Amino acid sequence: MGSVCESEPHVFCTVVNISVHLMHPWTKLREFCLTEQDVGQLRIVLFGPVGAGKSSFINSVNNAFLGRVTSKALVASGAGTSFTTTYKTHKIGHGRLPFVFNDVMGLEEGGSAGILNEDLISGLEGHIKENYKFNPISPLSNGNSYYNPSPAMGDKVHCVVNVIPADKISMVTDEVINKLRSVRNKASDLGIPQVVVMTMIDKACPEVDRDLQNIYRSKKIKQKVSPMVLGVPMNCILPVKNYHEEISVDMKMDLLILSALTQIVHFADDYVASLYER
Ligand SMILES: Nc1nc2c(ncn2[C@@H]2O[C@H](COP(=O)(O)OP(=O)(O)OP(=O)(O)O)[C@@H](O)[C@H]2O)c(=O)[nH]1
Ligand SMILES: [Mg+2]
Repeated sequence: MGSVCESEPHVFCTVVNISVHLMHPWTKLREFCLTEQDVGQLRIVLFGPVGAGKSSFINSVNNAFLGRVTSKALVASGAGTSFTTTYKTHKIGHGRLPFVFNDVMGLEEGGSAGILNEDLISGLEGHIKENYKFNPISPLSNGNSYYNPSPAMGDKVHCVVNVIPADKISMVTDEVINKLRSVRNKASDLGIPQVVVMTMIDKACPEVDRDLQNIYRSKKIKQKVSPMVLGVPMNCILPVKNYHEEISVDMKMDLLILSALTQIVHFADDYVASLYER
């Protein structure tokens, strides 16, 4: 126990305690109003390696809001090639909330596998239409019926979420890291805020698996996060355990999921407000 947990809580405390303090973060999010109504909705896109838990995160957010287990975004039963291959917008809480998620194909290694950089960038700029099936060999281009040449503000991405599995951080290949970097660079050029949602924390540390509150103290998690040079500050690395085998909702899981979501939604809203200020 002593070797696994530190006596002093580390940085995640800051984020999680805020939610504990609010008691019901979903109450706050349910009442959330866009600073700029004209945008219609905030669009959040999830990128990350195959099997990182992108689709599961969308389902987890939905579960936390609806108070029951749902399966909006289809989840893979095992790792391999990307399970999600089409560009899909997911509304949360039956569409009553002013933010949506886009689930994209996973970042895979190999020239002819996974989503292409060009498509990642088109996605950020809002050029990809709903239900586009990614082609790992050729990017979507202007003229294709799934290419939106003039995206509205609500079609563009307002927050980039890099989904990284805590248990496999060291196994994420350079090729995948480079793909993530190029998305990050493009997002930075556009001023789009970025966070890392760190999934699979239950698999990365047995003490966290035993009790999610140990996320505050887990040395194993801290060690995994520290060398992770993903270019986002520590307070933008948001740990979650996604719903994956549970049959009912769990308050501790919801707190982490909704704490992450609160950060994401506020970053996205601030970004949109800054665009309208210009
Ligand atoms: N233990 C655990 N399993 C998880 C977690 N998140 C996701 N999983 C499982 O990991 C597997 C992959 O999850 P997905 O959500 O399909 O991953 P993805 O990133 O959408 O994968 P692709 O669409 O193939 O790129 C599934 O079997 C999930 O049930 C987590 O936090 N903890
Ligand atoms: Mg998926």
